[in-house]
Amino acid sequence: MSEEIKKNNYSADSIQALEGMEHVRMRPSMYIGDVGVRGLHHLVYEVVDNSIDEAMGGHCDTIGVAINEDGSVTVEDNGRGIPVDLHKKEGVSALEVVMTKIGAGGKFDKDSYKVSGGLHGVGVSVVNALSVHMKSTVFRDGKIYEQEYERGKSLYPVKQIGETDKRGTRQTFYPDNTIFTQTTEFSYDTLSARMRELSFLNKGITITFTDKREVDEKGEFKSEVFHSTEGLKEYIRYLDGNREPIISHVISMDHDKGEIPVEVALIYNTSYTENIFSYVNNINTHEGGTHLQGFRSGLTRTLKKYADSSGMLDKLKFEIAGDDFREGLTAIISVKVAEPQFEGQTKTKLGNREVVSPVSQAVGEMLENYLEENPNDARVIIQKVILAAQARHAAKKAREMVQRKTVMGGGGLPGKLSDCSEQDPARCEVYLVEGDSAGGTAKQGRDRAFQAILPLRGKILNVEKAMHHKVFENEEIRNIFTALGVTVGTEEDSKALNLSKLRYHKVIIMCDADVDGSHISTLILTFFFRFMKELIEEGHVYIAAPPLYLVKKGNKKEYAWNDVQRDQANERMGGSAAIQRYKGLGEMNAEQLWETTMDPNFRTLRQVNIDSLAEADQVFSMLMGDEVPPRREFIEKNAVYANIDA
Ligand code: 0RA
Repeated sequence: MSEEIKKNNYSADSIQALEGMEHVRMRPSMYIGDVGVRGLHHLVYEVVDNSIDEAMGGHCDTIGVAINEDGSVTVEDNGRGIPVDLHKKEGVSALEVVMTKIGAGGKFDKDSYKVSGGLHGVGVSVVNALSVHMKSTVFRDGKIYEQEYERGKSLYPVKQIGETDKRGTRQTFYPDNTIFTQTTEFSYDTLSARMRELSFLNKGITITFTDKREVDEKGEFKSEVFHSTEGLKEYIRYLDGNREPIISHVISMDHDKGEIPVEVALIYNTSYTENIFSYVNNINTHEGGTHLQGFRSGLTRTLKKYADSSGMLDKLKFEIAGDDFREGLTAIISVKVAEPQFEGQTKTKLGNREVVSPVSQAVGEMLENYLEENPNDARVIIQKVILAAQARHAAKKAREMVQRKTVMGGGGLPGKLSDCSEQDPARCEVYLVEGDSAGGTAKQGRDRAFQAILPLRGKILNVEKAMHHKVFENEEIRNIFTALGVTVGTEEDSKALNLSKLRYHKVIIMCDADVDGSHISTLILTFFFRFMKELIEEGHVYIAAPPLYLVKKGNKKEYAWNDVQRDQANERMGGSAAIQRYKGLGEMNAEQLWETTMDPNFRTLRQVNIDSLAEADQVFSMLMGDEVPPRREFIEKNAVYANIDA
C-alpha cells in the first residue's frame, strides 16, 4: 500500500471514529440499553469491567470505586496502566484511541484476557461519549499522564503531569444530563450490590466502594470493602444466609483451565423454591441459555443415576421430573466465553451451543464426587427430590383447579372483585387493597370505568415458607390469579407465566402507610416475585402511596406524604393548622382516597423493578424467612426511606 493511500485511510478512519462517537450520543440506548436509571449505572459497570479484565489477566488486585462529592464517579485500579505511547495507525496516543474510538477497547493487546461482551464490553469510549466531562489518569513507567475530554472529544493530547511510583489507571466521569434526562444521580445500593456481586464472581480482587456525597456522624464517608477468597462458595452462603441448609457443605468447583472456564456452586435448603443464578463474563443471564441447560442436564443425570442405584426410588409410583431435582436448590453458574452470543428479549440468554457439554460434564463430575464422599447428604438430597415429586403431583391438581376456573369464563372471576367496565387491558388497572373496609372505600372512590378493586383479607400467605400446592390452594392467591387472568404453564419446560391474557396493565398494591401495611405489601411482592416474576419484569406492578397527614385550617386543606411536607403546609397556612395523622386507609373517606391515592392526575405510584435478581432474592428470603435479627436490622436501616417514600 502506498503512503498516499494509507493517509487517506487514516482520515477515513478518524471520520468514522467521530461518527461513531456521535452515533453513541444520537442513539445511546443501542449501546447501553436505556438512558434511565439502569443505563446510567451501566456507565459505572462499563468502566469497572475494564479494571476487572485487567485483574483477570493477573495484572492488578485492587479496584477503587467512588461516587464523588459532586456526583461524578471515579474508578481506579492498580494495573499496568493504559498505554500512552503513540498508536501508529491512529497517530495519537493509545489512551486517546481507547477513550475516543468506538470499539477500540483493549483490542491492541492480544495477550490480555478479554472476555467482555454482550451488554457490557461496549468500551469505555461509550462512557466518554455520554459524559459532559471525563478525565483519564495513567500511572505508568514512573510517570503520571493525563487527558481530559468533553462529550467524548479530547481537550488536549495526553500530557505528563508528574512522577510516581504507582501503577494503574484512574477514570473520572460526569454523566451528561442532556442524555440522562431522568436523573444523573447514582444509587449507593445499586452500585454496592453490583460491586459485591463482582467480588464474588472474581475471587481474590479487592473492591472498595465509597460514597463521598455525605458523611456520617463520625465525619466519615459511607464505604464498603468487598473481597472474596472463596468466590461462588461464599456467594451461596451470602444468598442462602437466611435459609436452612439440609446438607453439610456448599458443593462447588472451579475449572478455570480449558476452553471454557466454568465455576459452579450449589446447596440444598429446606425451602421449596429453585434459585439458580447464571452468569456469562460476569453478566447476569436472566434468561438463562446453554450454560443453564448444561447445568440442569448435569444435575439431573447425576442425581438420577445415584438415586436409581441407591434403590430409594424402588417403591415410587410415578416418574421423577427434572423440576423435582431443583426444589430447595440454590445454585450459581459462572462461565467465561470468548465470543458470547446473547439472544432473547433482553439479550440475556446465552446461545453458544459449545457451552452445554463442558458445563454438564463439570457439574456431573463435581456432584458425583460429592455424593460419593458424603453418603448422608446424598440420602437427604434424594429424599427431598422424592418429596418434591409427590408435592408436584398435588400441586398440579391444585393448579389445574385454578386453571379450570380461570378458563371457564362467566362465573370465573372472584366474587370479591369489583371489576371495571373498560375492556382494553392497557387502559385498565386493578387495586389490590388491604382489608375489606378499605376495599369498600376504594370501591366508592374509584373511577369504575377503568379501575377495578380486589380486596385482600388480612395477611396473605407467606409463599417463601409454603409448599407449592399450598400456594395454589390458597384462596387469596387464587383470587389474584383469576382476577388478573394470568395462567401458569404446566409443562415441564414452560413454567413461564402467560401474560397474554393479563386483564390489567397496572397492578397496584395499596396498603396502609404503616408497619403492618408494608408487611402486607412485602408479602404480595414476594408472591409476585416468586410466582409472577414476569409481571414485575414487564413493569406492571406498582405501589400506591397514600398520604400520611391531612393539614387543615379553615377551608384550606393539604395532604402531606412526609414530615417536611407537613411542616411546610402548616407554614403556608400561617402555622397552627389542625394536623390529622392517617393511621390507615380506613381513616380516609372515598373522596380523600380518590384525591390523594387513586386519581391518575395527582397520585404518585412507585413502579416496582428488579435491579438484581440475586439481591432481590436475598432480601425476600431475609424479610420472609425465619431469622428475625437480620430482618429487624434491614427494616431499621430502611425505615427512614420507607417514611420518605410513603
Ligand atoms: C492493554 C494493554 C495494557 C494495559 C491495558 C490494556 C489496560 C487497560 C485498562 C483499562 C482499565 N484499566 C486498565 N489497565 C490496563 C498494557 C500492556 C503492557 O503494559 O504491556
